[in-house]
Amino acid sequence: MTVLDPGLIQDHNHRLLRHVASDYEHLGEQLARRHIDIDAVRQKVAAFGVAIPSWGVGTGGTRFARFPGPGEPRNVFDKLQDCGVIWQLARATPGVSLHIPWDQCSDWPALRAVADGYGLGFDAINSNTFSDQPGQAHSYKFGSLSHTDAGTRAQAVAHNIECVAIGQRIGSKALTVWVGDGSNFPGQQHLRRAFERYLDSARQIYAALPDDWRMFVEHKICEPAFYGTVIQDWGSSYLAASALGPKAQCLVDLGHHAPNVNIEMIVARLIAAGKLAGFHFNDSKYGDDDLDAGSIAPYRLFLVFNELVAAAHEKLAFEPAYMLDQSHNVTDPIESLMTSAAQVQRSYAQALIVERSLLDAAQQANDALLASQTLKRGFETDVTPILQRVRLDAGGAIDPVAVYRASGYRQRVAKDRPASAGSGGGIV
Ligand code: AFD
Ligand code: MN
Ligand code: MN
Repeated sequence: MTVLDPGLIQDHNHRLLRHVASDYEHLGEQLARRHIDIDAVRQKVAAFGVAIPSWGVGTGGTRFARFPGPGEPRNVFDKLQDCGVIWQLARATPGVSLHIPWDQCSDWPALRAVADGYGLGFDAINSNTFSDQPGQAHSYKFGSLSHTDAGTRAQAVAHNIECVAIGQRIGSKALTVWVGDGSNFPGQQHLRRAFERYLDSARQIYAALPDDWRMFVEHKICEPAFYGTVIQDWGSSYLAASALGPKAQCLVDLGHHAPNVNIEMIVARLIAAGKLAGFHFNDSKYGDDDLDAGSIAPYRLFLVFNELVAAAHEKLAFEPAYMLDQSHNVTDPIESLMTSAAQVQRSYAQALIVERSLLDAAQQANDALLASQTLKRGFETDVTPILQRVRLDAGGAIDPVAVYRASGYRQRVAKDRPASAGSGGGIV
């Protein structure tokens, strides 16, 4: 079942077919000179997928305001439909990652059936103990898994276990735990004890994980706790994941680090330690800006993928989960998510065409200039024809944004989906 008329895609593609064929052939010749088989690269890119966060299809906001767009999804079924559009056009996002309790549903098997219909599956499920829900017994104002009060911790643990139960019904295989816990003032919290309390709670969640599940520990340097978060950096998440056991790993959100931190170095270390859970892709200039992937620092995104491709090339065992985690304040979320998915694919393709043996030799010979040039050649190569072919071969759109705009989808759904409230911020 497709959301948009496949004929529309075909018509658009038809006009561009000749250009794509000749661009692909030309790139194939260039890569052959580097002893790289373009078809082999294309097949790897075609097998790559990045999940969409259910909250990403709604308009985001800042702490100051939210400016809702037309036709925003009203519920989880609408969100799935929007994800179906993204998947149909861009063919890079086969998974959806739910956030509980933002995504409410009285019939999870029905939701799974709808997803199946679109050809979508469910990726990691996310818990939410960073905001209070109506009627809950204990407030998370001063923390959740690390709260000083045992009853609040127990409530947060129970919520995470409930998320696992929901995830099992829809086919998820991982629980992502991000907490807003921390402090705003020096001295507010006993730093070691808060971490110990977090661990104690996390152990209870870990104990409830099914055998074939993983637990992703997501760190974040600050916000909403601006003096110190309990799981602040990859060191803290690594300590937690190590203490918990082999099913716990560290999730790297690209916006959750100190400024200028070398993220690809963190990725390399986590791969070596067998603790890389996966990624939340987004881009940022200052903090957890949640801008579109690769919109600010595409070279950094490429360098992350370079570590992944290098590790795969060296046959290291790891299986990262890939997800976008963005907030769309001034764009149509569907357009941003399609663009970001293609950007992530692009970084992967660029990393795949790095001449590994040349790079190895330059590194071994301490030839800094040749090593950096060799690496950068991958980034500087325009792999667009590979991405276009991947979409084309899978029945997607050569130019997804153009087809999306021509489809009138947003205007159509806006008729059934009344505008949501515009006041209030609350992006995390
Ligand atoms: C947070 C984290 C985390 C969380 C999300 C909610 O990135 O992934 O689920 O925002 O919007 O900053
Ligand atoms: Mn995230
Ligand atoms: Mn974030």
